[in-house]
Amino acid sequence: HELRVGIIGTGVMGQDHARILSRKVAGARLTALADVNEAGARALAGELGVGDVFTDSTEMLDSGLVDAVIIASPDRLHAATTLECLERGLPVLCEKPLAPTVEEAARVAQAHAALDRPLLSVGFMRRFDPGYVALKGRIASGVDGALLMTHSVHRNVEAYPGSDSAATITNSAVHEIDILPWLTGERIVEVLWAAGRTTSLLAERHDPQLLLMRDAGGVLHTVEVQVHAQYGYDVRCEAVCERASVELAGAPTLVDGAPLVVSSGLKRTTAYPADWRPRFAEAYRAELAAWVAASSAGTVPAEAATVEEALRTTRVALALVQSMNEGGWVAVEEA
Ligand code: ISE
Repeated sequence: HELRVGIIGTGVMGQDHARILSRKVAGARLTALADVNEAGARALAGELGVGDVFTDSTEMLDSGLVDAVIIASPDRLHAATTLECLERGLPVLCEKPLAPTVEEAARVAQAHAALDRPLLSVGFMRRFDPGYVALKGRIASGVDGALLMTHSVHRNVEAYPGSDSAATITNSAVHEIDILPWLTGERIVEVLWAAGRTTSLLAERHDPQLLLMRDAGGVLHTVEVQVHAQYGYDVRCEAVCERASVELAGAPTLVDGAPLVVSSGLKRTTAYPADWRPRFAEAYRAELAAWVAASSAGTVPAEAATVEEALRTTRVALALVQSMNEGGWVAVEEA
């Protein structure tokens, strides 16, 4: 029997999940959409042949039309909606971050701990990206000796209107805060925030920012995040080991939609995607496939970020915001 899925939020990511779920994932049927923007939700429902549209997400949860839920609403609504799903015993894939504050993330973790089976996965999709999976395997194999340091770069074309310097951490850098401990198996224990000259293209925002994170194994991680880089969507990660450096092949070099490097007419051409959707398309597909299979089997995918991991990620993010505001290294609080 197919898993009936409802999506809350039909913005950029809600639409992306809806299309991937409808076209590329077996075992599930998209039966309902919810968004306060009814016109947007109806347009998507029309495109994908989804029967029911709600302007109130709680009504969708109570409609009996969905067995499982994807939350793709604005960050500040994630925790409250996740709690509503957990109260109703519905499996839920909540887009990252679980919450932009530690208090809300902790509330969700507490509610989840009281359940008799796991229901929540948090959508840190890089865990399903073939590049990160290969990098993790290579580090774990030990062929290159011990891991000493990592260097990440995370650049977006344009900042979201209305977002701020803290959002660079709680909305964007949370991906590195999630994936680096996943890569190494060690928790982040202290963090330091720094910034230098900032772009003249954004008002009142530090961009780029440099984040330093030290993990429990002593490995130092550097992360440069730039949300208004203009030239393309670019995500990189280099693992510096004792005997080798291993780099994630960066953005797919899309030339006319294909991952190519073309040398022609005295030029060498590659291209960057405009945002994360093409870069992480396979990760999103694999994430949804694993979530549908696990939800149908009454569990959560083994590789997906757990509520405890997502809570930890929010703690690290807020420690970085504290370092931004007060200066100096900040120890990450233990639970
Ligand atoms: C966005 O929400 C994402 O999750 C993207 O992966 C990230 O690159 C971007 O900075 C975020 O705003």
